[in-house]
Amino acid sequence: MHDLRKAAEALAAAQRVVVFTGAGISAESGVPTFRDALTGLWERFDAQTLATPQAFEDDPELVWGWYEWRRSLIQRVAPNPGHAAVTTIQNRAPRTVVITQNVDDLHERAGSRDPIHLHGSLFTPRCAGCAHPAEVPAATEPDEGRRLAPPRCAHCFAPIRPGVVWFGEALPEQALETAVQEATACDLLLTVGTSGLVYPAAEIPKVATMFGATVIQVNPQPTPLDATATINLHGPAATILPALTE
Ligand code: BJW
Ligand code: ZN
Repeated sequence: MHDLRKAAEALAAAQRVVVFTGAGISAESGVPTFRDALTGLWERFDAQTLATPQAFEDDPELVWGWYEWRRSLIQRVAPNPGHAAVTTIQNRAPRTVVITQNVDDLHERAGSRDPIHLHGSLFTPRCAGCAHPAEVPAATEPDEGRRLAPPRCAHCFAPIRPGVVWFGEALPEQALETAVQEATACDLLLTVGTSGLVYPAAEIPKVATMFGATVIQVNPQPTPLDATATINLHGPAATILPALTE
């Protein structure tokens, strides 16, 4: 494939790389994405009643149970060759920064250094009242739909909430600032497995384009980022990313 060769050459020549990932990079590990037809989480679950601050206020047991189900699912799966290839890229070009929208820990488990989690993490719960970081509870492995009472804060007794960014919440300020800064300064941005529909994260590849970087997109489906990308590689991450680093 001509585009694959062109992309591999551009990647090999780049000094300063940003790898920007979404749920699609973890799909082949067995982690459901959000918006894929049939298998996406938002096909089966209602985002408004699970992934908003109001949802947690209204029904903390429903929300906490759902996130504990997702955390336990992630603990049972492993990084795939796509995550491993990202680590290879980072090892080859040490100024590579991994910016992920994912709340899983598969980049870390594949050996990537300090990924920036724009939408938080399932492994950093905190108090909903005083924001004090909480211990990650022992794995409970609840079923999909099981309600579970959230633990209580040791300081103020308010419920503990998942450390993720819900709709309507601000992204972690430092993470967003660093991500934008890296996007302006990189010479190549590789966007992998994101629908590019959720803002402000979806601005990151656009910022890189605006500041003159080559943007390579890896996704089996077309996305709104096709227009932004210099090269579109239509295929699954666990195949395309290793091929890019061969
Ligand atoms: C493969 C593959 C394979 C499949 N290989 N690829 C401007 C316009 C319109 C709306 C807004 C706007 N600005 C803000 C908003 C509102 C909102 C928003 O963007 N809404 C849109 C959906 C319309 N944004 C927010 O609310 C954000 N906050 C905010 O703006 O705050 C403002 C504020 C400022 C100051 C004070 C207060 C407020 C927060 C957004 C938080 C998003 N949260 C979620 C849930 C996290 C927790 C959880 O996990 O439950 O984050 S939503 C969900 O979407 C999750 C993801 O990180 C995010 C992005 O999804 P992603 O990763 O792209 O996944 P999918 O499923 O969409 O796509 C997967 C892709 O993979 C597909 O393209 C597949 O084809 C592909 N794929 N297999 C490679 N094998
Ligand atoms: Zn507290």
